[in-house]
Amino acid sequence: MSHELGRLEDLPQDYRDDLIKLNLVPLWPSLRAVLPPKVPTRKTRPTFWSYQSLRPLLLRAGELTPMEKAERRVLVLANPGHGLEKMQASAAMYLGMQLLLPGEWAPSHRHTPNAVRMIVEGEGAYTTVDGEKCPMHRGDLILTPTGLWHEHGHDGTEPVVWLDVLDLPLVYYTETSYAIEGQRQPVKPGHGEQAYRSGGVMPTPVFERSNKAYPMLRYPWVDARAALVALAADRPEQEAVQVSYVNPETGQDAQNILGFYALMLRPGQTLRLPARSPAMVFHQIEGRAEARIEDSTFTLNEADTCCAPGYTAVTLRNLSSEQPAFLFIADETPLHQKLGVFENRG
Ligand code: GTQ
Repeated sequence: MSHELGRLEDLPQDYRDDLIKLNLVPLWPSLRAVLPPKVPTRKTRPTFWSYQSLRPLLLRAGELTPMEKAERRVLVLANPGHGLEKMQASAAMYLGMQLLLPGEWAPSHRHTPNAVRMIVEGEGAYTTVDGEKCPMHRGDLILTPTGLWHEHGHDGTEPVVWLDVLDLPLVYYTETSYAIEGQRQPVKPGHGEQAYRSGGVMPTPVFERSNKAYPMLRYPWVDARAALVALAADRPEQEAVQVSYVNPETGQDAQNILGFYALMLRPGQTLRLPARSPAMVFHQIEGRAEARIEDSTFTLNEADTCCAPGYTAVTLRNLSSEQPAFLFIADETPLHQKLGVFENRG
């Protein structure tokens, strides 16, 4: 039973003053706030970011702020429920749209938060991660896991934009967030996405499996898309056509804290995703979809992004009856599983 508990005001002022002097706090006036009944309090609000609306402002940042003054030229997609200044999309997720102009270079650094990039537009840019030069094409997912050197360069002729997804809010909250600046990285030969090109076979030179923590850094969209299309054709009875981005050596999530997925909605399809504890981010790679999250209904055109709080069912609908729609999803599942708080409430 959730009966009324004593309030702070019920306590005599001299007693409250004595507590404060000794850095003590009575629990009971705040007990329900920190342990609310049945459903957690979530600051994360359903929030939508239109690419068409933010794009001119991001390009303007390219005129206003040179690379030397930015290091990373990013507009952060901030959830107003957390307060914009907190720069978080959810409790654990940070989102940013990053712009790199032709000829620019974002200098090498490494940091404790894990990052991924989902490429949104433009050709000719690359990111070098741990010495591996990863070309950026629309829809590609590129990992920059914790502690690995990374820098971004651009040999093309048009602006390049990508979506950054980091676990920065969580790492910052745990007082473990820091970065180290470095030198331009020498590029080493070999690409993880070539070594792990085919599912079910692994590179095993002289019978040895890779001992790298992150053997695959770039997940080309052509391959993820082809996997979804093949899955949809092979399993017409299966409702959700979804793949997870995994570490090909372990089969576990590609990174430790956030989970990454690609989803295909068949033409005209409506798909209900269950209410699970992790917050989710949806980014439209191809086609148009509608996302219903609590009382909000968002229309996702190409390159639009939205987020949903945890413990909330989300209904996605493909707005085309002729073409499939493709979405990139990021969520907090690996974190919740590791913490032992993961729930699927259906
Ligand atoms: O590209 O390394 O959006 O360090 C935030 C922090 C991007 C990056 C962000 C970063 C980066």
